[in-house]
Formats: sequence, C-alpha cells, structure tokens
Amino acid sequence: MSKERIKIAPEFRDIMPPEYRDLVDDATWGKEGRGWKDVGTSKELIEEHSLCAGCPESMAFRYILSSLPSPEDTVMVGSTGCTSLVFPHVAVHNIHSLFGNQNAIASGLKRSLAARFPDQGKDVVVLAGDGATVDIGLDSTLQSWFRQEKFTTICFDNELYANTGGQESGLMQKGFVAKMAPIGKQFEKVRLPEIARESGCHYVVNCTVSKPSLVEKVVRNAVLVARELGPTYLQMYTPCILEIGKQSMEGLQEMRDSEKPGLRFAYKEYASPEAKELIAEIAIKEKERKAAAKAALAQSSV
Ligand SMILES: Cc1ncc(C[n+]2csc(CCOP(=O)(O)OP(=O)(O)O)c2C)c(N)n1
Ligand code: SF4
Ligand SMILES: [Mg+2]
Repeated sequence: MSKERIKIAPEFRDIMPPEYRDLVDDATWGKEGRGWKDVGTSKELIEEHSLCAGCPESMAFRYILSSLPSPEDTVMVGSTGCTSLVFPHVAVHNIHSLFGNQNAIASGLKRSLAARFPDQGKDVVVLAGDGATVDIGLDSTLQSWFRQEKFTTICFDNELYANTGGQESGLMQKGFVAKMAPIGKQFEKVRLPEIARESGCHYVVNCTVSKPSLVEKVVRNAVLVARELGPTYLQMYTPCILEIGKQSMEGLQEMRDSEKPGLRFAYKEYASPEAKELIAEIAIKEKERKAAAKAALAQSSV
C-alpha cells in the first residue's frame, strides 16, 4: 500500500482541486495498519455524504473504504440506489453502472485490468443495494459467480428499494409492509448467502455493520480471497431507518436487535477449503506485521 499512484507533478500542484491535494498529503493510503479506527480523523474516508442523517449505509461505506487492502489499486463498481449517492464523495476509483448491471461491468473491468496490468494486483469491489443485487441484477450477479470472476460483491441489504420510496425486494422479510408495498411481503426473504455458496463463491458472510472491527476483517478477507481464488460475497444489513420509522440515532440498535442468534442477520460465514487456508495464512502474516511494528516502536522509544 502506498501513495505512489496519487502523486502530483510539482508543476501541477497549484491547479489541482484542494480535495486531491488533501488526499495526497493526508490520505491513510500509505499508512501501516490503516483501518476503521481512522474513520473520523481522515477526510478521505468520507467527510460528508448525501444520505439521510444517521443512515447506517454511511458508516458501512466508511468502514469498507478504510478496510480495503490496496485502495490505490482498487476500483469500486456501484449501482443506482441510495448507495450511489455516496460514490461522488469517495476517494477510490469508481464506476457507476446501469441499475442491475454491476456484476457484468465488474467482470469486464477485472479482466481488462488483469490484461493491462498483469504485474499489479488490481482489486474490483462491487457495492450495490439488494434491489440491484438480487432482483434486477440477479442474472449478472449469479453469472459472475458461475464464471468464477475474481472480485468481491458487497450487498447493502436494507430489505427494500429505499431510493425509490420503499418497494418490495427479494430480500425483504416476510410480512413486512412498506410505503409502496402495502399488502406486505407474501413469501420468505431470499437466501442469497446460501445461493452464493452454492454458486461457487469462496467466501460468504451475512452480517450487520454494527461492529466495525468485524466489518474490517470480513472486507479484508473477501478482497484478498477474491484476488487469489474467485468470487466472494458479503451481505450486510444496513437498515433504512426512514422506511422502518426509526430516528437517526436508532440504526445501531436496530442492527443489534437483528443479529441475535436465530434472527435473520445472525453472523454467518462460509469459506471454501482453499479460502480457509488462505485466510489462516493472512492471519499469521498480520500477526507478524503487528509484532514487527510493536518491536520497531519499542526500539524507537529506547
Ligand atoms: C434500469 C433502471 N431501472 C430502475 C431504476 C429505478 N431505480 C432507481 S434506484 C431503485 C431501487 C434501488 O434499490 P436498492 O438496489 O435496494 O438500493 P437502495 O436504494 O435500497 O439502497 C430503482 C428501482 C433505474 N434507475 N434504472
Ligand atoms: S432512504 Fe433509507 S437507505 Fe436511503 S439514505 Fe435514507 S435511510 Fe438510508
Ligand atoms: Mg435496498
């Protein structure tokens, strides 16, 4: 991880936008051990956003950005929905795709990057809502998994189409009534994590974003496993507080209430045998890195 890719030629520094200069001067990109703890002090981890106040998507976005193993070598692919309101504020290369097409775009992108930069690991991360991932985009989501495309798909599951006023989605829970789904959902929430596993994903997690350290861990695992082995999928509950009638401070409690054992967002993780091996290796390296950093710190204070 480094700032090598975002350096500005000195002659152009004065005409670059101030945000870009800030990124070059202060971004966490070159920082050893960067992570969710940098949220709140690093401007590039989304200083402002245009979501509803207190929307859990805003924190989820920040945790994900701070957890990317190589932000300078990552391209994110978004789709239409509330998630797409944040992408203009994101200091990582990103592409906005037509609603539902995100996994098709990401497939082509990942392959082109691998052909153009064979010696650099370029990561692609899709971030889209449940309507984009499961309903309108299900075909391209599944086909990318069947083809074993090497990128991560993250679904911000708020269990409805939030951006268009609350229509029913395949991930909506049974019986839920939304503003534009007045008779209530007639059947169960689609089990996309199970489908992801059966469709060839090497690493699958179903969780909420109530615990930043957990989000950091699963995002890192998902991106690194996708880089080496094949598709990975994260489904994260980011409740739409507007649609479920909660106040801006109540999103966190809503997530905690939904992740209790037996409930629909209880933590679930699947890793293929190869992914388990890789994750164990990553954990050992991380431990060694932390020990070396601690030793260096102790040495420098002598
Ligand atoms: C091709 C296309 N179809 C439909 C729409 C209308 N549309 C915009 S956002 C949206 C729903 C998004 O829902 P979801 O993916 O769950 O994201 P959320 O807003 O809930 O975060 C729809 C149907 C569109 N913009 N483009
Ligand atoms: S409508 Fe819902 S999902 Fe969209 S920004 Fe507002 S609270 Fe978040
Ligand atoms: Mg949604």
